Amino acid sequence: MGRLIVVSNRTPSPRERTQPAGGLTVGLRDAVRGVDSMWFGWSGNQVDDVKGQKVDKDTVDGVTYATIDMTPAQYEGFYQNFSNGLLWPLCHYRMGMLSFRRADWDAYLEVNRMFAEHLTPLLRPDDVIWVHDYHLFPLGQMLRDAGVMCRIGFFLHIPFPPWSVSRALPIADELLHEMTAYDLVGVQTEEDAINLDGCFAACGVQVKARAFAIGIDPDGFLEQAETAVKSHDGRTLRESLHGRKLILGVDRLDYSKGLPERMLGYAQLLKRYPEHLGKVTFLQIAPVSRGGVATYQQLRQQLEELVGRINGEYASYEWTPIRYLTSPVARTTLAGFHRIADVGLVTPLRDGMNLVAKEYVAAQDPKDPGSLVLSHFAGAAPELPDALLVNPYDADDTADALHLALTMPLPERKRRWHGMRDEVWKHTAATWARDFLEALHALPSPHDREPEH
Ligand code: ADQ
Repeated sequence: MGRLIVVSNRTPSPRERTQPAGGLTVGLRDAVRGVDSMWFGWSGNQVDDVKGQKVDKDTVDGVTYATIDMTPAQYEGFYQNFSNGLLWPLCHYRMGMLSFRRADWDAYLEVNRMFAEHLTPLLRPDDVIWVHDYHLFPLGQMLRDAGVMCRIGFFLHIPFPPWSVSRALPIADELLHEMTAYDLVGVQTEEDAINLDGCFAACGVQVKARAFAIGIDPDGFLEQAETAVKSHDGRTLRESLHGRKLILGVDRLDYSKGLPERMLGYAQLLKRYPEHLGKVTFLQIAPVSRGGVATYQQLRQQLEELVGRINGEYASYEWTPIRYLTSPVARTTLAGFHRIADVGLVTPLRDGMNLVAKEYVAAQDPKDPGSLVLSHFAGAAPELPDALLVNPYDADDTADALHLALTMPLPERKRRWHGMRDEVWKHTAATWARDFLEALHALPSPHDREPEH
């Protein structure tokens, strides 16, 4: 049996190698642990000269982390501009935010080529390679160009839009053709698979996408939640509420998460259902993410204004409607906050999956579970029909769902939560990785294929 080679833009930081921070690292760590494996990616370091650089290797718990550096120019062109400034908005259906520059595309290809150049000499013929996410669409083709014959799978963590949207990308055709190199292409939902297949068909690419919904480690998250409610932070949060109900939002500060729309939905709750005035607190935790990209700076400013306005309009001298935090909160503490919250509010405008929704479900107390208000546009929505599903663009819809969640009788809360709980425990991070890798192994090895003429 060959090794499993995971490739992602960022590898877990040295601290995350022993203590994974998010759903993705948990899922992948489960997949790499116990098998002979290597995780290859960017170190997170920028250096002026990468010519002749050596791959840095560090082995933790049997997993070898192999990393390379990037120049500031590569970081800007490949990561900030092309990956996060172009592919991210495109895949989240935000055509108005696209700005395409040939130089960024060149940097994107250059970094993918650099990944391929440094990874290829580390590979053995029976390795299985699993490439992750939009930063690395062309990597498979570049590995093939370098003569790599191993099985190569690709998983996209974010949505994929239909051809009518994705064709706005001037190099869409080229990018989709590069994906022919993969033996298996995985996406989060059936909708994404249909969209991507439509794009492949439009460009005459002979690949089919398959859906593999990512999950979390529910047992681990529940355990953290149970411990954290009793911790100092958990107790302090509960005491600070003075018996008020808690609505909780946890996101990266990203425009795909629908944060301004969520604030407007909450404001509409206070306006249309004044019985909640002074009786509810909305805690939004949204640490700054991709702070170097201009659209993210604008979002932060917009949110600060909105939160200030809503608080100014509805606060009393002893109650603040919104508590808004942009500083990071430890993952364990967050698990406890989810358990304390009466309502989990997850309203992305578009999201590959959204693991926060699943974490909220996992953290609940079975004797008194809270309600989940979830956007139709989260990849998790089709899996969680027992959530209160909303259209995040409609503030009144969000307000109605919040009112329902805050007033829902215990038996209905329990019934809905049990449905969601079963799903979250059935499709975990571990089953996601196992299912993808089994599907990849089941395909004929490229070594056994007929050579192309
Ligand atoms: P993200 O856009 O980062 O991930 P999400 O799935 O919600 O979105 O979160 C990933 C992890 O980050 C979760 O474990 C979550 O707890 C953690 N996280 C989110 N906000 C946090 C905060 N404020 N503080 C601390 N931790 C926080 C991308 C896609 C998603 C997809 C994942 C995994 O955009 O759609 O679900 O990858 O495939």
